[in-house]
Amino acid sequence: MTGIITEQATAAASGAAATEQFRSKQRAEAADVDTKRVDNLVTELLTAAHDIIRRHKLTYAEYDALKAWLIQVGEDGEWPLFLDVWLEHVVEEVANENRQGSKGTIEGPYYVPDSPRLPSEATLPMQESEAGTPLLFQGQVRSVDGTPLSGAKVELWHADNDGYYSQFAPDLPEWNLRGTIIADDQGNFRIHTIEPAPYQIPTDGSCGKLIAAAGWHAWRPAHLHLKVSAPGHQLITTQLYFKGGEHVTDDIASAVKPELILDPTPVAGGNGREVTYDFVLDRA
Ligand code: MBD
Ligand code: FE
Repeated sequence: MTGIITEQATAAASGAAATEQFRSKQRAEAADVDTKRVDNLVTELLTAAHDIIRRHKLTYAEYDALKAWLIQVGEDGEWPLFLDVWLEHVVEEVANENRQGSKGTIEGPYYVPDSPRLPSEATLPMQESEAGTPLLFQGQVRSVDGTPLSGAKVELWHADNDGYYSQFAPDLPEWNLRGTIIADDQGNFRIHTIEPAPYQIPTDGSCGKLIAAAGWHAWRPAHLHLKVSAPGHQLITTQLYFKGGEHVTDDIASAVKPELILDPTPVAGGNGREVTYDFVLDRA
C-alpha cells in the first residue's frame, strides 16, 4: 500500500507517513542477520558510546535529555528521517563501493513504489498551477559495455517549488511529481517536469530539535530522486542536484557527489531549462 496522505504540515504527520511507507516495504521484514554479526555490531556500537560517555563525562542531565529525545523521535515517527539523513549515506557508500556504472546516493524517506507508468517522452503528473521553472530532463540508459537498454525504467520523484513531497505533505494530489518512465527501444527518455526547491527537513519535530540544539541547519539542496533499472541489470538509486544551488556544498544528509551535479541550460527559444544525463547500469 502507499503512504498515508498527511492532513497536517507537521513533523509528526510526515513522520507517520514515512514510517508507514517504510513498514510497507519488503526490505523492512527481510532482516535475517547472523547472531555473531549482531553481537559484533551492537557490541562495537555500545563500546563506542561508552567511550564517548567517559571521554566527555556525560552528566545525568544530559543522559535524561538524550532519553527524552529518543522517546520523542519514536513518537514523532521520525526514525526514517533521522536514519536517512545521518546514517544512510555511509550504508550506500559501502553497499555500492564496487559499482562500475553511474554513481548512486541515498534513497531518503519519501520514495513510494508503483508510481504511474509513463511513455519515454512524458510530463510528470503535476497540478495545472504547478509553480517552478520548467525542466526538461533527458538521457539514455546503457549497460556498462555501452549497449542501449531497451525498455529501461526511470522512476523519478521530487519535491515541488515549496519543498513538499506528495503523500508526505497535505493538499497535494497523490502522485504529484512522481512517475515511472519507460524508456524507448534505445534506452532514451525525455521527462518534462519543474525544478524542485531546496528541502528543509521538518523543524517542529525531534530532528528539528536536535538541529536547533546543535546549531546546525536543516537544509538539503534541491534534488531529483531516481531509481533506474533494466532487465539483467542492477538497479541504481540516486539523486541529482543543480550546479550552484543553495546547500549543494553543505547538504545536511551528506548525499551530494560531484558526479551527481546537473548544469541545465536555458531551452533555446523556449521556456525553462534542459539537461541531459545518461545512466550506466552494472550487470546483475
Ligand atoms: C529528503 O527529501 C531527502 O531526500 C532525505 C534524504 C532526507 C530528508 C528529506
Ligand atoms: Fe528528497
